[in-house]
Amino acid sequence: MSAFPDVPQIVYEGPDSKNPLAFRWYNPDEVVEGQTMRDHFRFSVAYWHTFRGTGADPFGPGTMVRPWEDGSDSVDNAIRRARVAFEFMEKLGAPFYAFHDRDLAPEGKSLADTNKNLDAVVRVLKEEQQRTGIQLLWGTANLFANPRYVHGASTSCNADAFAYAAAQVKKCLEVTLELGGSNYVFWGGREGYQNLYNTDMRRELDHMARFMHLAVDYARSIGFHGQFLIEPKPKEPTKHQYDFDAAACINFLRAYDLLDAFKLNLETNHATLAGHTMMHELEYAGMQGALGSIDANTGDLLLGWDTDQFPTDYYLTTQCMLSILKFGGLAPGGVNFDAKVRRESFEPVDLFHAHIGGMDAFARGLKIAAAIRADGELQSLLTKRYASWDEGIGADIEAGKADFQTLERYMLAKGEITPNASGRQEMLENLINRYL
Ligand code: XUL
Ligand code: CO
Repeated sequence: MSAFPDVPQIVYEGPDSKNPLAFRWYNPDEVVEGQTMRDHFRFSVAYWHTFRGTGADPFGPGTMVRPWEDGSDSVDNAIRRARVAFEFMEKLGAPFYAFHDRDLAPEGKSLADTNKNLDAVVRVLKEEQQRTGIQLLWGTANLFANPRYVHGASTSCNADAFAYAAAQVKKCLEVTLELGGSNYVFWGGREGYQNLYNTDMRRELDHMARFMHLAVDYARSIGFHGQFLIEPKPKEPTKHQYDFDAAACINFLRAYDLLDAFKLNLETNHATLAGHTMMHELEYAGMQGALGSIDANTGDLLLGWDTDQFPTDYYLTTQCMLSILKFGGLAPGGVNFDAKVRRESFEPVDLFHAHIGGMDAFARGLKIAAAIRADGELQSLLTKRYASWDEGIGADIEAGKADFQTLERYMLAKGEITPNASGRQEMLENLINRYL
């Protein structure tokens, strides 16, 4: 029995289509810059929002109508939900999904029971992956919801919490390997602090690094060779998250010798919470060789928290794709919709509208970004802006051939700098608008 009887297979119908259950821009087989859209994006459905999101908020309970749910926290319900998830992804045409261990299956009375519950659902996921060809983009462990992690997991003041988290990640790595996951993500849900009076920051960061090394060592020992990713977020739930932004994460990874195994999974709404644009985060990670994957969503201009909305803004997706193309793409990462439908959008069909909109917005952004790159006008203006570094004194400085004495001699002889040119910001903004 279908969970979505009124929804057909979602197909590409082109920009003129008025069918809300069709793609207008995402055409999986269309080749852009030598690669199909399917391979550019590696779109992924986030299991937690799409199949566990209830619509609850601090002011009221869930509103989502999900006829396949029986309201219980049983393994049977989890298995039925997993089958529905695959029907959804298959109809949508999403090639990947991502999960937290605890999204998939309920916790049991003991760690052993919990692992057993997880195994029962993983068996079904594996079957469904084989049936549909849908793959796992990444797995992650939920190390933030259970009250045992109230003070954090690897950064907890309680060594037992570290040990429990280690056991949980060990199992999650095994499951991710079993399901052929391409990546493994750490989002440090409660790895941070509310107050420095009760926090030994140095010790907590040392522990977090130790934890990541143990995870990498174990993963490699069982044959998991996927990419490890850290997902930056500056705050929420803690006042200050250690994985604040791309720069803080890369500094942590470099300081603790973890850059060989790790890249970053950047999320738009986390970037904006940190006071950055997503493009800033992409550029920063990209230039450091640490751009791994993205969690695609958007915040609300007027609200200062993590609203996790589906991205529909072509400026945003164009900027994302300009950076992603510049750094050679995301694979083995992808574009994971860490986004949820609004509490008022409670019907199952809204899940389709939301994902179709996000996929189309990225496809449109890709085409716009590719057109900008093909014309080369933006690039040639950028190249021109830095031309003083391509020859003469600029080239000498870059090549390490100038010291303070040579620079003083140069300036004494020249007297004053060559006049600055305009930054032409408004002209460039107009130029981008030509493509939209
Ligand atoms: C939380 C968030 C997480 C991670 C995975 O803001 O983005 O869902 O993506 O743990
Ligand atoms: Co995320």
